[in-house]
Amino acid sequence: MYFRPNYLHMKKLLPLILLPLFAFQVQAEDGSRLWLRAKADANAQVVYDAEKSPTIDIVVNELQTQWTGAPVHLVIAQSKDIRALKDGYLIAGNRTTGVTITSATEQGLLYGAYHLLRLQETGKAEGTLNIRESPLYDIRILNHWDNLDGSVERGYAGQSIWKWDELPGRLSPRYKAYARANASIGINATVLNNVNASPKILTAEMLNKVKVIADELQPYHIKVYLSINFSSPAQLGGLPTSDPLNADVRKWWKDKINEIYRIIPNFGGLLVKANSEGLPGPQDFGRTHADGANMLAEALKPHGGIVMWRAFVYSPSNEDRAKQAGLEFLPLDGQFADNVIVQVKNGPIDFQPREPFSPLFGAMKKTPLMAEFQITQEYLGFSNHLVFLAPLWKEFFDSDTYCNGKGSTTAAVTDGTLFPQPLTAVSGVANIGEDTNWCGHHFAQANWYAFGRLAWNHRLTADEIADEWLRQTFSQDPAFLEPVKSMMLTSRETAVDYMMPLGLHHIFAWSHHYGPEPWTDIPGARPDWLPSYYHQAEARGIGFDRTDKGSNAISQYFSPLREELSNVKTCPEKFLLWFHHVPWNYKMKSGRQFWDELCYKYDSGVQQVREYQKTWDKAVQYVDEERFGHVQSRLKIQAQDAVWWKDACLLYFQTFSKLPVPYDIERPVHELDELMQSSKEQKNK
Ligand code: BDP
Repeated sequence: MYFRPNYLHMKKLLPLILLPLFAFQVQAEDGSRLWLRAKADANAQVVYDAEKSPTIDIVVNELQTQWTGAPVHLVIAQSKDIRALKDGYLIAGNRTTGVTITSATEQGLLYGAYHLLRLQETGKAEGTLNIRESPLYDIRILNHWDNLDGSVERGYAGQSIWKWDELPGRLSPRYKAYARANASIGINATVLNNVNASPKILTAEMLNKVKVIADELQPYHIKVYLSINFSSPAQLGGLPTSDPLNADVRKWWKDKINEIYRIIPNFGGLLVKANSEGLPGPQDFGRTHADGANMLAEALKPHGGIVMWRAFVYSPSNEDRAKQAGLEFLPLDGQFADNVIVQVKNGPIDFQPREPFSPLFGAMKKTPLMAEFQITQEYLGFSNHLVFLAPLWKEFFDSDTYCNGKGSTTAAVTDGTLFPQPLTAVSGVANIGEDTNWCGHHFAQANWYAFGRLAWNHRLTADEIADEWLRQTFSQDPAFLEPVKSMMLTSRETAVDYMMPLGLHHIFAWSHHYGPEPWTDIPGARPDWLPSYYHQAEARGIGFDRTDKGSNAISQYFSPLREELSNVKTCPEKFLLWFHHVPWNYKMKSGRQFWDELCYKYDSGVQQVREYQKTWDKAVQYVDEERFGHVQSRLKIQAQDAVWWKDACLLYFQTFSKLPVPYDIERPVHELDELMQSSKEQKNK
């Protein structure tokens, strides 16, 4: 009988299985210190030409206790040149004679100090320092999908860190630690609650709790934002409607927003998921997304607040889901108020292991857009799989939309380079919970880290970020660094290979999205929630035809990308099944037929994870026992899961292709019937 563990509860069951032969050289650690592990015993001299404040106190304390070089001079300067850096800074000098950090703001000094410490902790503070940094996005924001009952939607690191039951009276020490970690990588904003928002977040009782968190985060210059439910006027305020053009509704929001700012003067603004997945929105009243967003924007404007309005929408229609955000939002371009920014998921469907960029980027030229990434690994093996996400996000930032000719990357259309924008921002759905190591998997911390670093500077390479993170978090020994870094850098492609290679997407298990279920069929379910909608496998071939012969989603992209994607010969093979339906014997660039290529891809994903296991085992002497064992156990799960994915997908698709699995790859170890039966049982639980 095939045994499939209940992965959702796996964490509780995980034994730390360690090989007795390993000799551990370093003391046990729990990962709670994240990448901030400098020894706090430095006693450095710090001089500041800045007004004393809670932030300056933090800066001074961080440097005094951790900087091991010559005195640091902190300078606030207001020259045009320095002000142009926004919250950026200059670092000049030398570790042996003295260093000066200059910024126009205390926030900039804070970031400069963390930069200096990062240089020290990564072994790069030697020689003359001449650094000039300024953030490429103004708002670098985490989105917590945390519910008021303490649960976290798509959270895999325990309950929420926000302890609503204890607030406002009791403060968890985690709030400050969270703020510090974020500030150290330049994150300056956070949305505390789930986009599937309860109206209750706007009660006075809750706002007074939010205030306490906002005050804790303030010295670290993290602004607090909230997600709201669009029908709050009716549900909370008792009004007969939540129509955004209704005068009473508008007044209700104005009053509520004034109340928020009375309680939380440094409040940032609102995030809104409307008319999406059953949530209320302006369309319920025959109004548009712009009507809804602008109503809130008007009320926020006098306070300097903003609206982040999500474009994650798809209605139950026959239209290809990949097209729907475009169909709803493109006609609204230019209609949004200037303190609205439209938040768009990086891809057109939903945080898949690989998606092309959403065609809204570049197409909405008169509306500021911000990308939404998912740091939490809803579709990437939860906190069981080691998947470093910087390469995924880099792939997005480097994608050319061609909206203004060659070089119009998604980075350039969102960071203000191509279009003058009153607001620039980028967001990431947090992977943080109350687990001791914050993120469930020690390597998932690297994704929080990478999000912050790329939000500050999307030009950093994935290699640079992995290198920095590993040096600070584990070890600087090249014998550790190089193989482990290479594991991180290839891990996303590996996950794509064992889950959904060659443009396959959304063939996940129903609802929880852990594991493969390309066969799922739920009677009565929306077709676009079912894997068969996306893979379209049948006797002749597989893949979603999005050319003009199919859904024509390709028409939402600019030329020449549109033509490149349309032509099956020029469409990058990594997106083949995203845009094309190809015969099983379609000839690939490798010379293999498609079916064989698919088999090799799945197999290569499995083989890679096995290599990661070896890489990690060889790293044993550089890592403390506790973290070593934890990662080792997770890699075992990942290896089992990779085989599970490969077997499930190949055995299932083989029922259509009727072709043999090439003989030189690993044989399946599962029976398709058993896999299907076990996923059915899981669902019925
Ligand atoms: C999907 C998640 C769902 C979220 C939704 C969203 O499965 O839990 O509520 O996205 O982003 O990926 O609103």
